[in-house]
Amino acid sequence: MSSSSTSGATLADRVLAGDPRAIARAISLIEDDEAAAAGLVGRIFARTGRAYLIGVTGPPGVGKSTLVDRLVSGLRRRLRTVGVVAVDPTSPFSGGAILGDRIRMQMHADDSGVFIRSMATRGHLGGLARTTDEAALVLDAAGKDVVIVETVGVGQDEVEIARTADVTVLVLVPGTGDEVQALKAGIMEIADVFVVNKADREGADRMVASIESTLALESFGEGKWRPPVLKTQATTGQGVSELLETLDRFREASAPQQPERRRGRTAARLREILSAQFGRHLDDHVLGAEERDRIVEAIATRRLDPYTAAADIMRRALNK
Ligand SMILES: Nc1nc2c(ncn2[C@@H]2O[C@H](COP(=O)(O)OP(=O)(O)OP(=O)(O)O)[C@@H](O)[C@H]2O)c(=O)[nH]1
Ligand SMILES: [Mg+2]
Repeated sequence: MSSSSTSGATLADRVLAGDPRAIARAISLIEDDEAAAAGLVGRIFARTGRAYLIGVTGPPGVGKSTLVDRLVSGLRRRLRTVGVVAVDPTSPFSGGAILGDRIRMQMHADDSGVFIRSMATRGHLGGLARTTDEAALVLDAAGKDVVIVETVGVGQDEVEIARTADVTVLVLVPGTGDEVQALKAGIMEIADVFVVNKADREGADRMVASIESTLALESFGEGKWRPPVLKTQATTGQGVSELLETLDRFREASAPQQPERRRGRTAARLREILSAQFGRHLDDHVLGAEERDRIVEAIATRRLDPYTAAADIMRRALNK
């Protein structure tokens, strides 16, 4: 126990010094060991909150990672240090995260101002939102000026992650006009900037128009940011400097709202941590598996209603 907390302290110090091997180790810890991660976060947290957090999301295969690489290069030219957390869908057939990692590591391998880490979509203790959030904290603590979080914007989890960034970029591609309508309900609202990537493909302008017409249905109050729709070609880098300029403009325009946005994220995280801990407290100290089964059975057979059951469990939990 004491040896792990000693090495934890050392690890935190090395993260704060920006040591890439310590960053890698810390992120592995976050993925594998929730309790150790909590200790680490406790040691680095006071030194976080300085990085600007960019969320890049969108359907699978639209070119998010290619675009992120271009953003990294552009940011480096502007002398900003960058950390990337990419949640890539992992498939044993495509190679998923590992392949993406290797390609990108090559591109920025010799640059100590860049740290890129891919994570698998599945198997996150305590959920994907916790892991990406804490990995971003590590990169922030390590002194990266900008942290980019890439997620596949399909599930609610990913939408939540994107929502928590300082700016959210939604990447789409031509020929998915119908999808825009479907996406609208969940993910359209969280976009601060739209990107139609693969602009070399047929239908890019139609896609832009389709997004614009969806946006036209919404009212943007005076002084309120209206999400711009940009075209990029990530494979050649075309449109990327415009995207970077747009991100700068957004950062400036949203500066007054940023503290509020960050507070929202903090509140959500605190809630998540509390509900996870409360759930564990219930499991460990209040309700054994057997009793839980009995209660569930009573509810299923209509001898008990779920609200009365919950109120009773609550009462007992609070008395523990
Ligand atoms: N034609 C064309 N292809 C592109 C462009 N940008 C990316 N691609 C290709 O699209 C494919 C997917 O690119 P990725 O960057 O891996 O896409 P992604 O959105 O990160 O994919 P996931 O993380 O798996 O969801 C690759 O073969 C890229 O080379 C582009 O602007 N034009
Ligand atoms: Mg990707």
